[in-house]
Amino acid sequence: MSTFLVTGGAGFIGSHLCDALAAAGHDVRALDDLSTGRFENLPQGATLIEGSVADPVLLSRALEGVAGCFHLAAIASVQRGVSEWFLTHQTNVGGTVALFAAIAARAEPIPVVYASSAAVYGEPASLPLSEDTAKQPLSAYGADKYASELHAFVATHVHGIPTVGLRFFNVYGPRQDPCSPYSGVVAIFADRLRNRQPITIFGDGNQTRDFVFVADAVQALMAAMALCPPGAPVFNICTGQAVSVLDLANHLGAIIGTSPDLHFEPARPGEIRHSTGDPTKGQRALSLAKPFSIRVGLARLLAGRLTE
Ligand code: NAD
Ligand code: UD2
Repeated sequence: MSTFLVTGGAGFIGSHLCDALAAAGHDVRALDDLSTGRFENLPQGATLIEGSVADPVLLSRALEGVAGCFHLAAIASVQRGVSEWFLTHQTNVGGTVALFAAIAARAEPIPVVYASSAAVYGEPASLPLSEDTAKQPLSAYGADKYASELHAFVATHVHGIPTVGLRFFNVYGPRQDPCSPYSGVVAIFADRLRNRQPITIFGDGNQTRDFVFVADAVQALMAAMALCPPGAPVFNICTGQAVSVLDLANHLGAIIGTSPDLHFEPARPGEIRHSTGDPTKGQRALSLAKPFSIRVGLARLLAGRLTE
């Protein structure tokens, strides 16, 4: 049994990771400022260190005695990166560098598995996106995630800190907050359709995303820490299947048993039109199981469960 630090551990993906770590018999320590995460998301027995990932004193305490760190703390919103450019940068890049610097200051390095995003690619010239595709982020959020990858490369090659980056595409599942205007589209649509409320489509609805069920994201995080391939690799975590926002609304409506009431607004600034990843490199390197299809994942989301 080891102790793992999960920054952002009270959040959507982080709390499911904490559940998996606890179920595997590990001690779980979350560092979270509860800005979007919630204490009640944490599993029984987990320790919460409440505060900012960019606080060196807090980090030094949080890192005491841990075998590895999962770095998920971030302001996970393209739109907040548009409206709060410097503030989101301070967390998303400042927090990442603060974490690496705190580990570099310790006697022994520990491995870091961190969350990047499909946002690093920007508007793709061709699909599906492989890890070698040019990174041309169109949002401050995507630029911050790419900067985090570059700092991870430095952490590994200059400071000997093993790192693995996971470029999550669009992750959805239970506990994803539906109530913020920055929430993920699956959470917003599922909540509003369940309550028979209209849904808003930004753009024409033909924009596509690669929607990943949260159980697949957690499997990848656990495998990346266990295997920790050398050389500061970064892997796409995706399904390889493109789903349009309109199709998403219709899939959800069919499962819930309602015909979506659609309202259309202009596309949002900084957003990309198409995003589908090639999952094969990560599946091979991390021995990942075949990801859930959108239909199975949505059914599990609506049933409020991760496993069978
Ligand atoms: P989330 O908002 O639920 O989780 C982020 C967590 O970080 C929250 O608990 C929040 O309170 C915490 N946090 C924010 N700023 C902090 C700070 N300064 N100090 C300490 N804690 C702080 O979002 P999520 O969807 O679970 O995202 C987790 C990670 O995965 C993020 O790095 C995000 O960029 C990344 N990611 C998410 C998706 C997705 O589709 N959900 C896709 C790609 C990447
Ligand atoms: C980006 C990243 C994703 C993740 C996320 C923040 C890409 C391709 N994906 O997600 O990896 O990092 O940021 O964690 O960059 N939409 C509507 N109506 C709504 C809400 C959303 O039409 O009510 C549309 C939105 O305009 C967009 C799509 O749904 O076209 C997905 O939006 P999102 O906010 O769920 O996620 P996205 O793609 O910005």
